[in-house]
Amino acid sequence: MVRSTIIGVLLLVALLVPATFVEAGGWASVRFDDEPGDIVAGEPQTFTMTVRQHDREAIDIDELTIVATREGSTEMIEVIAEPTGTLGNYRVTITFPREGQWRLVAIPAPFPETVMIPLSVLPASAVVADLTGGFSLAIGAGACLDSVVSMQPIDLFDIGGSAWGAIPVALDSLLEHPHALVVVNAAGEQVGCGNLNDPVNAGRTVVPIDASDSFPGGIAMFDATDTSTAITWFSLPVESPRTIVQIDITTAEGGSFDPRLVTIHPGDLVVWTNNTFDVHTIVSDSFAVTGAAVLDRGESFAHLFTESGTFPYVCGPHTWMAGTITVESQT
Ligand SMILES: [Cu+2]
Repeated sequence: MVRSTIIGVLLLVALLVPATFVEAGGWASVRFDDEPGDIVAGEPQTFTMTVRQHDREAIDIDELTIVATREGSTEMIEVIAEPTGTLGNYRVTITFPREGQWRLVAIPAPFPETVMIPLSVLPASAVVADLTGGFSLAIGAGACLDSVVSMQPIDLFDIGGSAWGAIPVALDSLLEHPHALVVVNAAGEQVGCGNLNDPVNAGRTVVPIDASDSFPGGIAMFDATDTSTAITWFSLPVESPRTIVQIDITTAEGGSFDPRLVTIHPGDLVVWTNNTFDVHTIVSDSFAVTGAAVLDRGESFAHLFTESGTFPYVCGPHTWMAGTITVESQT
């Protein structure tokens, strides 16, 4: 008799508790607003989703965390979603580093975690598995001659003449504390290192990595985007450049190189960047964007000048776009 009274009181309490009192053991569903489309590894993907208490009423919660785990691995991504301003609605941007089946768990605090639909991530179209001879890049905290830890690998994509990748960390925060770009060989050994301490010029910093017995050398450009850092890698079999000269491809006069005339010295690096919505190339007798490759918006091409001389060049599709690099020996 006593027991049934207690149960009766508990039932009464349960009925009186308002629906928002979640500590009593409520639950909430988290569902994507739209069916996720094709998801490609290495490309940031934004999703919106709605939290519903008992899968019915949309509800704002304390914090929504999404945890993605790749099946058959221990690879895990954890991202906190941001409210969109609509009741119960949240937005999250995830870059899946690898193809495969990713399990998603949402933690709509203070509600318990809930399993979302798994996502199939497609392989990146043109991953450069190695730079040259099995080398790969990683970014880590620390300085080269000291020690570099917490390394994050950088997946690179072939963009013709150079390779491109991105990491979900703002350039400003990379420069706030010492960070280094590390080259790792196929055996996992560190064979090259460059500190990210160059001055930032128009949202870009350049990190050369010297050639050595175990690595042919190269140069990385770090470009700031909103919340991430884009990395363009040029394999250049040389020592560090003395000076880096940047040439912008602009829309002025129907397309032009700015500056058009550049005078440098042997050992200087020239980097062209396409800042237009057209595609352009760079063609001369002694250097060119390789193969059929073109520079899309935001892409760069670099060439290191080692010998003196006069090097006129044009843009292939727009032959009125012309420039000249003059390399003068230093006396
Ligand atoms: Cu052009």
